[in-house]
Amino acid sequence: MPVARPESQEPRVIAHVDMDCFYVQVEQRRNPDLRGVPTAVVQYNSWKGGGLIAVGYEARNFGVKRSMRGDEAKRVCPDIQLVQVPVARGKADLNLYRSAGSEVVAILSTKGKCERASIDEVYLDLTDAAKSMLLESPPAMLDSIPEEALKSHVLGLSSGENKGEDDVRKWLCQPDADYQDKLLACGTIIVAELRVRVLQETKFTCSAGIARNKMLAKLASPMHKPAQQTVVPATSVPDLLASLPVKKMKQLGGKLGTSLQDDLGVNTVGDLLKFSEQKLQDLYGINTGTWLWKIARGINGDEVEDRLLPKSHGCGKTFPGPMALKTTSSVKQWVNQLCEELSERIQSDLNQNKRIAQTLTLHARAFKEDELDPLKKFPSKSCPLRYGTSKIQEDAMHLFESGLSDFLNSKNLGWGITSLAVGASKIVDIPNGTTSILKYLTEKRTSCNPSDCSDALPGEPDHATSLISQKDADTKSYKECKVPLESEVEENPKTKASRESASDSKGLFDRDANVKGTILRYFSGGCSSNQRSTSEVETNQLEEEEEKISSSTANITSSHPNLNLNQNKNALSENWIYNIEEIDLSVVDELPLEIQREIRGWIHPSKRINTAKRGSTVAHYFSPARK
Ligand code: TTP
Ligand code: CA
Ligand code: CA
Repeated sequence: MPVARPESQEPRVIAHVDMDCFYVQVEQRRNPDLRGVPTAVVQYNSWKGGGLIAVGYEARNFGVKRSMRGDEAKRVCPDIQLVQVPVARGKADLNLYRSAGSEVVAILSTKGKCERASIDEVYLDLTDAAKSMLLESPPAMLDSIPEEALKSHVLGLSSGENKGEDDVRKWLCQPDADYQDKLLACGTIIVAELRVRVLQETKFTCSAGIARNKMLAKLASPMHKPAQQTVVPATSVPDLLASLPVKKMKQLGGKLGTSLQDDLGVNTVGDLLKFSEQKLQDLYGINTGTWLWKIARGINGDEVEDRLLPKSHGCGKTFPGPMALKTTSSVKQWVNQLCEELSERIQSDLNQNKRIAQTLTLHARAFKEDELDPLKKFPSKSCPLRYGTSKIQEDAMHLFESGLSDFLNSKNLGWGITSLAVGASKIVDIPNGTTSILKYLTEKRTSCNPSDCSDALPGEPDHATSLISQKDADTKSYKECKVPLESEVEENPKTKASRESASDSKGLFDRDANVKGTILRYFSGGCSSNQRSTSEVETNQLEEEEEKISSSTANITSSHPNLNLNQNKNALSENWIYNIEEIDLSVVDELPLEIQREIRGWIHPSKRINTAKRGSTVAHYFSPARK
């Protein structure tokens, strides 16, 4: 459900940058013979020439669309070059595209806060850079305005269409503009320079939207593609929203947008202006009502997050038509493949970036022979993530079995799986220099049983091939602490010594108390059954968890008698207990802040310079298709 965040009164400069026909550009860089030639990237599955996942602009000029398959694209454009995505483990391997995206992020992030929003797009908060430029070298004072900036599309200028570079120059330099527009003018120049740098250094073109908030920047970036940028001055916002179909807004693409159209006759975002905030709240609830009221006015307070790395990892595969998986063993084979890739990726994230993923999620699409309930979706399921390929595989299969049981309503029906994806989310940093906590990351954990699975938050995967769930799956309990194994993490020899000496310093606490909660994600060794005693709060939580377990166990047992469902309530109770005597104080400072606070609570309960080369513009990069 969309929630409105308060928008700061301070003027801001936010850019949304999206790569043009990204996978195609990556392939064209790999094989320069493809430059200027109509090109598309196709799926691994070669049925009917393979599904198109990226279409170059030269091919778009011939009418080739992403919805086509290779054979159809060939009919429309006989000279089209179809490049197959790289393949590993029988499925698309997107690493090449991911790292190409990282090259771009490294450049874009040099001018301000940068949020990597998907494989080929970022948000930038350029407010500080724009303020500095306005103070030190405002557009009017520059010897010359970069050519790429003069090619910007400024919404609302000259009745919606730019008359030319002179108008843009005047807009960029206008002395009587308000402060927000002056900052936007600086942002326009900064983004133009960044885009030229991206082209020079990576050979990729991109397009951008520049506005006062994320929502407006995102709306503007695809308006003039490829290789162009669009600016949204405050005065142009009402016209922009008045003509924007509701379904074009990401959050209004689904049921909410349909309801606005069918129930209220609202066709464009601007049509929402007719309704008071109160009325929208009455109809759609307080949060969504206020959010709708605000977007009608172009108000959006979302901050650009400082995040260069992905929020989650995921990999998936589709099994269309006759390729649907119809047996548990065929599902298992694919789950294993997907988990192997996921495991490699989270392991390299841990090694390179010192980040731990905490939640494992399985998504699937399925059909069943049930005329009564043909629309029921396969529920996404999640559980705490245990590092190690075989553990991830084991847990993912349990998640699948749990999801299948729910999907079939415990009936013995025929079924088929048309897509499978596994994801790792809730990724947290291990603070820099930390290695000694790794001693706690031991194997002493129990596996995920079907009854431990939580329904994941609904979140459709982004793409058929790159199923990266942007919404974090919600793990409702931390009853199992699943973190990387010591043996799987490279440890710095210097810190090994201090780790070993730290592990000798047990018993630093003189109170014997049992603790629970987030720390369990980091510490597992203390889940000892001989120190069991639960507080009242724990007991209540346990009861809730136990209830969930027993009902869901019964449910799954009835439909899958051969599944391993022998977990018992005691196992859960054990996992919720940790003796603080076993925490080594020397490692506490190295833990993430939230965990440090939690432990301390237990121990002390009471208490711009104009540097871009001139004369190069990004749009020139697109030469006419060679025939
Ligand atoms: P997009 O940014 O949606 O598209 P694009 O970059 O190909 O083209 P545009 O110039 O219009 O932005 O997606 C980025 C990449 O993600 C795309 O090159 C291929 C991949 N992708 C898929 O694999 N499957 C999909 O369904 C979509 C939409 C994208
Ligand atoms: Ca793109
Ligand atoms: Ca994109």
